[in-house]
Amino acid sequence: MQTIPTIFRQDYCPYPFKISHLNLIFDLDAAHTHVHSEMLLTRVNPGSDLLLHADGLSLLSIHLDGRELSAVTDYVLNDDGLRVLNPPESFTLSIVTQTQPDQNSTLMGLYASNGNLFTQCEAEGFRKITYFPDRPDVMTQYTVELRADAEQYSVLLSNGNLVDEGVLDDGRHYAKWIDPFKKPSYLFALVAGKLVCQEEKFILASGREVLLQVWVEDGNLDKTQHAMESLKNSIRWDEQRFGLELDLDRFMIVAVSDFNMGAMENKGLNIFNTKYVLANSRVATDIDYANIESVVGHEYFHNWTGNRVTCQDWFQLSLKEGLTVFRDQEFSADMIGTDSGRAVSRIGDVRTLRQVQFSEDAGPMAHPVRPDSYVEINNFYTVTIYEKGAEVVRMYQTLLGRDGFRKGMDLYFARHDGCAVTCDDFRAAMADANGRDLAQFERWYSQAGTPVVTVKSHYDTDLQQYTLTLRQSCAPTPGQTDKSPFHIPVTVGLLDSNGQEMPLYLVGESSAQASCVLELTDIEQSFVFDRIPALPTPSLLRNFSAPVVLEYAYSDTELAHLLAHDSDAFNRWEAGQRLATQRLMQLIKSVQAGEALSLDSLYLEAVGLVLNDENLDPAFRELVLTLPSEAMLAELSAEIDPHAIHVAREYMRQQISAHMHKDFYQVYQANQTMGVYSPDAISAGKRGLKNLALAYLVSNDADEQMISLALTQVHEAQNMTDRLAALAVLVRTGDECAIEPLNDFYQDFADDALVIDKWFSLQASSPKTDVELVRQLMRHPDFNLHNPNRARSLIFSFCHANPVQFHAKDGSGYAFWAEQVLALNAINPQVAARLVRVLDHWRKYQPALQARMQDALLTVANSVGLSKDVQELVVKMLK
Ligand code: 0A1
Ligand code: ZN
Repeated sequence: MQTIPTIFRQDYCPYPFKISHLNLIFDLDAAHTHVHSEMLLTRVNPGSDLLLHADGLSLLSIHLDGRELSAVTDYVLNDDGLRVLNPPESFTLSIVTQTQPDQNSTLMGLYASNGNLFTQCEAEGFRKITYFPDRPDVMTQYTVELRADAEQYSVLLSNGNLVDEGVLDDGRHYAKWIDPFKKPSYLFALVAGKLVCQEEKFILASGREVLLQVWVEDGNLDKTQHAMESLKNSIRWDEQRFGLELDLDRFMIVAVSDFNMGAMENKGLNIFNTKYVLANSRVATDIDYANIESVVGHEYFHNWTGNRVTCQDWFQLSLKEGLTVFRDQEFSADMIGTDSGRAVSRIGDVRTLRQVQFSEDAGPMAHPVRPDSYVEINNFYTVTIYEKGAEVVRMYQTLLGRDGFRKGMDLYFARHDGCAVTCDDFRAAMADANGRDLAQFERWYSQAGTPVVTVKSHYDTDLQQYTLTLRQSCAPTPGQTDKSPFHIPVTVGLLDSNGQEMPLYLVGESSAQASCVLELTDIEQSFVFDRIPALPTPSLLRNFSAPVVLEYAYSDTELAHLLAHDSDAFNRWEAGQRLATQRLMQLIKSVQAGEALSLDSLYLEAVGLVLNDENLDPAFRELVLTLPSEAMLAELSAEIDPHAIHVAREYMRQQISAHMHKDFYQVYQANQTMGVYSPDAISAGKRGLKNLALAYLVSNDADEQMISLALTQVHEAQNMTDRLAALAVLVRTGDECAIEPLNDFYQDFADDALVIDKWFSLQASSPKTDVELVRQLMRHPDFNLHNPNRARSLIFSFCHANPVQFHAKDGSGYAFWAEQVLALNAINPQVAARLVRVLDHWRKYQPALQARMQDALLTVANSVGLSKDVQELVVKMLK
């Protein structure tokens, strides 16, 4: 293995030159594109040479103030850049380069997809297009001219405003775009191809009219309406909640089928994975609709949090990502509107955080929200940067209140609009706008790991006082052995024996609250409540007020009480999960010991009440009845036994199903949605609950009647949500009953790539699908490793979402993993690196599995030609 340099946050140096203007001309062609760049540079910091980044470029010519530079005396060219020796104080540099988009399988820089051309520049893709200081703190005004064949590339788009277009002498056509805002290179974008759009004029709060467009391949215009609605809702929401207005005359979304991630916030020209744009009721599920709304929101919100104010360096990535995820989460919650809808949305966010981020934070890739070093920045687009980063932002709001948070945001923009700044700048704006000292809060950015907060309670009958004692700790993470205490907001309430909120009088305070935020800043602190007439049940960490593990020795009856009565819907759900988790962990032990399994009635009765409570939101009932996933149980296990986890969870599912068969059947019938499909939260919630009921009904697989219920649903479904849910239930049985509906499904949607992804994914994630079947599916003519969505739908679904087969005892799943990592490494290192992370936790598995995982990891580590992306990860994992 060759050694690859590590980049350190402490080494940050401002760039010595200012680039006031960048003029780009593209002669576009899939085989050979020529890029003419002209930049105006002025030295602003001492230094000598001018360094420009490059990655795989061919230099055709370079001129300084009109004079051709000599490779002997004027510049040095190497693999990762160009050094111009001793340039003057102020000058114009003109460079012509060549790239080959149709040879670019990395999907970074300029690349081809279905005959059209797209760019992806974040984080370091611009250097694959032209020589430039490809770092976020170099902000420039861009003028872009695109020239191309008028038929093949009829649509030519770039950032900002279209200022000119026409026909060239050689018959090609051109379009000229000017982006009035200076921006870093990672926000540059162009699109050229045969595309069509849905467009609408839209009036902003200020009365200004803007043009909104959603561009797609021909044939997809019947799937753009929801993205357009989501965009309009996002614009309105940012005006209302944060007073932030769209600053351009035109805002474009373009869908592309080959894309490494979800979407990209390029200024005025957002480029999206088709998965997060295209939807109609025939092809998209309720979850797809919700994801589209949140991703459209996310990219739109970046226009202020990321684009207007950007990051000084990539160590500050969470400055824009954590904040923007927080904003998109709040947007999605507000779009549902009701309190219980907000809770449902919060529960979904917390589930991902716990299942994926908590485990990242406990493994070899644990890193702080603001990392101190990296090898490959693409490996740092993580759940820690995004989701934990969003929790960190949410804690400001919990500590300062909504109004205080808004004041902080206003000050942040007043101070930093047009600048590239740091996480410290954001924290300072929050603190200064509210007159608060948030110095200790910095540790959320600098220390990795999930804090554990252990709570003890004491009730003094004589004094009528209730004391909560909170103690925090945080386990060591790579490179960080000792942690200092965090500043943790813990929102609490107290319930009386009737389930009513007790008024809270913290000692020394005269006014009462229903819920209050305890600020834990020391290792241990006690909080005393006065005027508590009887022993309460504490509702702790309401709405999940901090990204911590909360430990409290709840009794089963206390949990059942909270599940039945807590006014904080998040904690109602949480109580149900605690009850389920305790039982599942016990069942796992029993499976391992070969003991008989059993499930007590307290749990069944407690969740039964929720299932049958028609006053509760169906979406909430669905969440309460959903058991913690196998991945969550793995995360909670000291030593992971995927097979015992699977058996235990299946047993519990079957018991629930058997005991509540009638209730599920009734719920199934009562929650049918009729009429025209609508993706709104109420209808989606009903479908979710109904389909959960169906899954339980079919989990006793011998039941022919229930199988025919699912078959009928497959045949009669009026939307993709219902069709896919019923099909999934059939596939999970592993029976012949799934064969025909699967084939029909394929036939019905053979020309819709996103639906065929679902077809692959459904099979790959079924516990009945073994690695041989996955290999067989890879030989299907529709399988294509070059398309990330397709690779994810089959390979990632198997490795991530089918633990019991992936962790087959003979290690066949791991051998498959190694093969696919290596195959992808040669095509698309970013996607390969994502797959590597499946084995993050190999050291937590049972010894026999561990040994086989290690073999697979070593196979990858010892291969030649590893990308930086894959190498960084396997090195860290094997350390
Ligand atoms: N900034 C984008 C995420 C993103 C990052 C890298 C990419 O390269 C392939 C693409 C997208 C976001 O947060 O949405
Ligand atoms: Zn983002």
